Amino acid sequence: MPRSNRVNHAKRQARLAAQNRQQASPAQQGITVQWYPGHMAKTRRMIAEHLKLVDLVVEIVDARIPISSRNPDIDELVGTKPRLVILNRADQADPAMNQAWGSYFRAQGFTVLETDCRSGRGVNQFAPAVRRMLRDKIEAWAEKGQVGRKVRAMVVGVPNVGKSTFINKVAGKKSANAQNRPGVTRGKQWVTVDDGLELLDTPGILWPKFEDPSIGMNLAYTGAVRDEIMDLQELACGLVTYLGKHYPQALEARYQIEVPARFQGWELLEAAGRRRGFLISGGEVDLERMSRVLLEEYRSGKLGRFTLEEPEVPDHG
Ligand SMILES: Nc1nc2c(ncn2[C@@H]2O[C@H](COP(=O)(O)OP(=O)(O)OP(=O)(O)O)[C@@H](O)[C@H]2O)c(=O)[nH]1
Ligand SMILES: [Mg+2]
Repeated sequence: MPRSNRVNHAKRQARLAAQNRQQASPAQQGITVQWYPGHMAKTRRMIAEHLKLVDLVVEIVDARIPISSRNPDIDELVGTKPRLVILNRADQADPAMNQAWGSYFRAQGFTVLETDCRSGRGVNQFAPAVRRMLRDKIEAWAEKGQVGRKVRAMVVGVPNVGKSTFINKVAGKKSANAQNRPGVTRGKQWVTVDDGLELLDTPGILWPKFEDPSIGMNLAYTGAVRDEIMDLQELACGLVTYLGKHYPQALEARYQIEVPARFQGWELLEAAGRRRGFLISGGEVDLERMSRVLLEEYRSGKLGRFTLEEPEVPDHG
């Protein structure tokens, strides 16, 4: 960026920050980011209390961020209940990486399914997988004369990962409210799939503190935390940096820009914004607008299919 533009940029940033401060709610103004509203603590307690009622836990993770979208306390929370890991939003993630992540979780002893709940791909494997996992239990019920006893499963995951949509797809009806923003489901809801299966929908939960700030960023890129509590330009810069490193051709194709070997995130945003003609007074690029557009195009899949985390390669050293 030429010096004059850099100065303007800094001034504009300060102006925007001041504007944001004026518009922000008291909670937003403080340092404490509201990842963890009170209802999430309540949901955690509800999950713990309802575990004894279910035969299985369905952990839905976002195939684009299979580690960041997993609650680090999930093992403690779920204990020894059989667990089925669902890599949902598979349609939005890199197909090769879906395979890699499936193998990763299978190697840890989980049963894994890959689903796209928008089209329904993979969903019909769910009921057979559940019955396979619980075969011994179902046989024991039959021996005790409890023929026709329903399998009950609890569906858990971070906000907006697709829990309610998944339940609706499995049930083949719109029982649970599902919308494209985090925090839609506010209480528990049992949904009857058929004579043999009942699913418990739960509100999305996060955890009070992220060990690694990149987890918070990943959850924000994918829409698991509300945008209102995030700095859009910071988010877009982080996302475009990852995409520029791992999927440069996708940015080049969509925004008609060049992605050099070394770059700063805001340089790519600025180039893309200029191409789109997002200018403000003085010919500067409207980075806020370009940031919003980038996030929208990423989330809606217009940019392509990307996975933002890679499984660790086992160390054979
Ligand atoms: N592309 C794509 N979109 C999906 C998929 N699954 C769910 N969605 C969309 O994601 C959005 C959120 O879905 P919900 O089912 O409400 O998510 P949730 O996990 O129940 O969210 P909370 O109740 O807020 O925790 C909706 O717009 C769904 O259409 C998927 O596999 N692929
Ligand atoms: Mg929901």
